[in-house]
Amino acid sequence: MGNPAFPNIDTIRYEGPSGGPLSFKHYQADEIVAGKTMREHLRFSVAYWHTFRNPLSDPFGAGTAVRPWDDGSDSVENARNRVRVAFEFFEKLGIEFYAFHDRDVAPEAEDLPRTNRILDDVVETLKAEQDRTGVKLLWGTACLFNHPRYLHGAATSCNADIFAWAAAQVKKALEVAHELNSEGFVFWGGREGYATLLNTDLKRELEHLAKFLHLAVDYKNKIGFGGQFYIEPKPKEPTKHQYDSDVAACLNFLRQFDLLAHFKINVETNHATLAGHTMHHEMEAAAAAGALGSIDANTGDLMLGWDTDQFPTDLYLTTQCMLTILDQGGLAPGGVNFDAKVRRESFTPEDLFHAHIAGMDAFARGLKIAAAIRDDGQLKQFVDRRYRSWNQGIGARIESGDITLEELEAYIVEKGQPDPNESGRQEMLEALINHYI
Ligand code: XLS
Ligand code: NI
Ligand code: NI
Repeated sequence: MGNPAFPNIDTIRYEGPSGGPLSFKHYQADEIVAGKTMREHLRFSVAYWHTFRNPLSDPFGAGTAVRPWDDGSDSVENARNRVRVAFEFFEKLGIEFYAFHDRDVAPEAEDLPRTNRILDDVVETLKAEQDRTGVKLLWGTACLFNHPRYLHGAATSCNADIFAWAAAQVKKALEVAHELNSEGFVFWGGREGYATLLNTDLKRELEHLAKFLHLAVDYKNKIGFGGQFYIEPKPKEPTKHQYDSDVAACLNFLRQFDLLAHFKINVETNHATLAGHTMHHEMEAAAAAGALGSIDANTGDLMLGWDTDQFPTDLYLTTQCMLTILDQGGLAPGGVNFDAKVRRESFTPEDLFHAHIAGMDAFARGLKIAAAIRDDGQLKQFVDRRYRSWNQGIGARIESGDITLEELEAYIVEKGQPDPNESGRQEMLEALINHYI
């Protein structure tokens, strides 16, 4: 173990609301909330790409990130050293999971066999660090969007050789995930979409994507990898239209191609808002189908139309996330992955700590607020009462399917005008949530 990368930063501890800036004000890993420890509820994860590979460049300017441990080279030594730094970071924050793309952790060489050998070298270090610290891989994934070969997409490329390369890359990434005992594996559709329909056979591309995912499921079973598969919706960026545009589109795709039994959804906040939905909507849509698997916890800027991947600090957002998560009894084997990057102006190593602390505290508060709302019970009582006509009589018959249109007609002719509807009380309920926040 070399010199610490963050020599001036101690392990971050809970110090309560009046603690210093490098402490948790709300996140206390072992505190019990709603019957479980905060660590069990939240399962925080660091995104390797944003935290250790993002130079903080933007379309108008070079990277600004100061990362003294990184020599900027593509050497294996640098990649392995970065792993040690990453685990020092996870340990100091008390974060128990991380996530990466194959190309985040190890550089690509001239051909696939050499690339895979380099990856193996780095995986050896990842494994040793996982064993040393107990930190686990929440999910792995294959980067099928960065290299120029993927300019027309990967699984949905017009060129079958590119599909083959991507498949080989996923094969290796699955082996690595298995080797590292990963809790899961994500497929985000990178460049699986189109820039113009004029050159695109949409039907064929969708079929290829399904074929690709089936091949991955087969290989997962073949090697005995037990991690959960996820698909991560995003409507645009980099393409004009991504096939995995939102939760509903993903669920439809998975159902159409007989994949729903093998996948859950990894919902990302900034992707939800780019799709014109709230995170809460997307999480509820996935949960309603029994398919809410994990979340990429970030936030966008509603004034900006792109994926800004900011750290989540809005308590309404984290409260809504935690209400849905508590309702479904937890996220495991998924977790709360900070797919988020510090702002270009927040370029120091210390900012990486402030950002994660801010996100963790915001989720800790969201958890406590959501637990209090559920304990109090008023919200649930209101909703239950709102649907009470379905619990017996005609409502129960409709729900059970034991009724015809003729019977419904006869029922309502006899009954006459229904009772006036009741108020939805939106403002009262919004005030109720405010009361807990
Ligand atoms: C990009 C996605 C990506 C996935 C993993 O917008 O969020 O980071 O989470 O490939
Ligand atoms: Ni993501
Ligand atoms: Ni994203």
